[in-house]
Amino acid sequence: MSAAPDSTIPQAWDTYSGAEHATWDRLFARQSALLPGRAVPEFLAGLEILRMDRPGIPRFDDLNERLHKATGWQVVAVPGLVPDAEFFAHLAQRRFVAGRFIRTPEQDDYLQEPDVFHDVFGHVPLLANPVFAEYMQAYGEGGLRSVHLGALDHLARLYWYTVEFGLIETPQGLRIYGAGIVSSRAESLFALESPSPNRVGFELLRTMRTRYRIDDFQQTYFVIPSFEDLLRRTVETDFGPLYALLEDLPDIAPDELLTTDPVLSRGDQSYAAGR
Ligand code: HBI
Ligand code: FE
Repeated sequence: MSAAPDSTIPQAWDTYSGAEHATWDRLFARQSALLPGRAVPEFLAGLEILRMDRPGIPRFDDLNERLHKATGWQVVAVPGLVPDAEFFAHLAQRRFVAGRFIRTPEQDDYLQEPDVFHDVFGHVPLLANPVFAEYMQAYGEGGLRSVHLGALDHLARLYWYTVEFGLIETPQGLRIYGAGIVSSRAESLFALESPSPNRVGFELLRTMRTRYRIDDFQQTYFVIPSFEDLLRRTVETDFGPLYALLEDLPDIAPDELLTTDPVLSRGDQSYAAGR
């Protein structure tokens, strides 16, 4: 199937097989049993607002009716990873690009390319939240600027440590909100309960200095106090001077702690991570 100039393709929902729908249903049942008390309430509310508990891979058209009413966001299908500038341009216009394919049963817990379960179950529920919706749009706008400033690698870390692997402090305790966590059974448990990783209060510059691993659980998670706080810090910051500063600051390794870090829990690396 050939893609449009903006890389989007039709979802072609009618062409999913029974086995593919069954894979969605199995992953959905597993995560929705696990996430109450672990995922941030806004994520669980998003599942309800979007009625994602219906059986089968969601039809993007149905999802979009509800999502658009909530925050003006839309989900569009893509064949796989799209170029950075295109990805950001979509976000800046409140379009979230989602893989249309679904993982095979052998890939149940983790794969590196985003499939429809990661993208739609993991990312889309929070797009129904007005504050998070605003953060994602602002990220897209900032991403477009970062491409021109040659600062994409630093900004990508912000996405990684918030949108993909973020933790949040709530009155009920620590919760997960990152899409890479909520869409993975093993990392949902690891991120909250394992003594192995560091958990550190979120700070914009610190996060953008930290390298990340794409092939294992995270060794450091950054904890935000609220989505409002995350949005405020991001939109009130002029990233230009920050990027200039970052050029002169050394990167921080994924497992490294600084003496200045607001540490919530120090990782005990004697507990193996291991996927
Ligand atoms: N493409 N389909 C897709 N999904 C992504 O999450 C994605 C992408 N292209 C680029 C990209 N992400 C990165 O720029 C961000 O992770 C920062
Ligand atoms: Fe993702």
